Amino acid sequence: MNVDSMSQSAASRTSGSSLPSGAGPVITRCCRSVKRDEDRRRANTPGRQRGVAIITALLLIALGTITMVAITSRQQFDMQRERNEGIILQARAFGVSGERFAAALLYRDVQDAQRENSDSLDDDWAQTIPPIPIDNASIQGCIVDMQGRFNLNNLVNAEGEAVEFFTGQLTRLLGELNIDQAKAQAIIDWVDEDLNPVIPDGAEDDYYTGLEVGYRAANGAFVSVSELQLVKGFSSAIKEEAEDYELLLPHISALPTVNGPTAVNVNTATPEVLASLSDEIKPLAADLSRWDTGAYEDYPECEDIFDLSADDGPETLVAERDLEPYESTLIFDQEVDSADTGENVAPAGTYDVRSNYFQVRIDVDAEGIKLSQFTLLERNGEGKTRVLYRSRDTL
Ligand SMILES: [Ca+2]
Ligand SMILES: [Ca+2]
Repeated sequence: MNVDSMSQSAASRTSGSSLPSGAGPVITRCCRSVKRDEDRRRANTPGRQRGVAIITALLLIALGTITMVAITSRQQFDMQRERNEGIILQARAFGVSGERFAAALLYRDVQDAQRENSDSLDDDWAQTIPPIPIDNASIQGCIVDMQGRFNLNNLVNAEGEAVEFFTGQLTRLLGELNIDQAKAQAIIDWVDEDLNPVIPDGAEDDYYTGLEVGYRAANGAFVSVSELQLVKGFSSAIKEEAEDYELLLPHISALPTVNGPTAVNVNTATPEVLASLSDEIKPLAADLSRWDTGAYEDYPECEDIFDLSADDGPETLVAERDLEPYESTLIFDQEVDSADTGENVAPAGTYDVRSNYFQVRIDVDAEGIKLSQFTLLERNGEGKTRVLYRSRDTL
């Protein structure tokens, strides 16, 4: 390198600011960098930092508050739920206590021989008890003789075949209640073992599986009378059919028939059920009946089940009737048969003056939570009872 070129190179290094090209971007980068530094400095000023700290603190407080409210709400919800569960458990315990009280009444009824060999609405178990306050709850109940009704399970024998007398009795009962008598056929098919529908109005699996929500016929005993709502002609979804169900409900039961068909207790039978026993009894049923429509008048919840005013059954002339319970079937026969021939007025065993099956209804009101319990009790000859069926809030 010669001296001239060395001096040129030195000149170009020392006079950089006056160079026209390449100098702009250098300046811009430099300024941006300075601006960032200034921004940082500004951001790091004590006032700015305080602002950010306050916002962060506020956010944390808000988050904390939301979390606390959520926890507290959850705790309150859990506590209320636990409290409700406690009340429900207590109500159920009261329900079972009421059931045992009913069993004791039914036991005493036999042991104290107060009933003179018969069961009637004159007995202690049939009396209404006023609501009993216990702690923060009140408990009330009633006992109803299920043999005052037509037992749907009598319709078939041990082989699952329809029994002529009882199918006839059901048909007569429907007639007494002004319900289409043809509906008896579907009820028979529901309990009979075979799959052949009774002609023309019966219904077996072919009918039920063809419904929008299909199911099959029980082809066995009714577990509860409410099962009738599954039977053709008594659907709860169709207003007229639901009305027929409600109309029939106070006159029917679903009792076990392991020891043969159950008898109707003529002391507690509704006039319609009495009339269904035979054509001979039918015209006299209203006067023969010992059913007292006011039996549960102090207890509307129980009276509701037995609201017989809705049907067009025979009118009873209470003032002119002798309401003394029948102490034997013989006395009942004599009442029916004025000629006193001593002949049975209905097949032997289809009626009686005693009962073994009772439904206990217990209502508990515990701090606004209401519970209704239905228990079917079977009582043996010594008066001891056992629970056959228990349901809550519905039959
Ligand atoms: Ca059938
Ligand atoms: Ca059948």
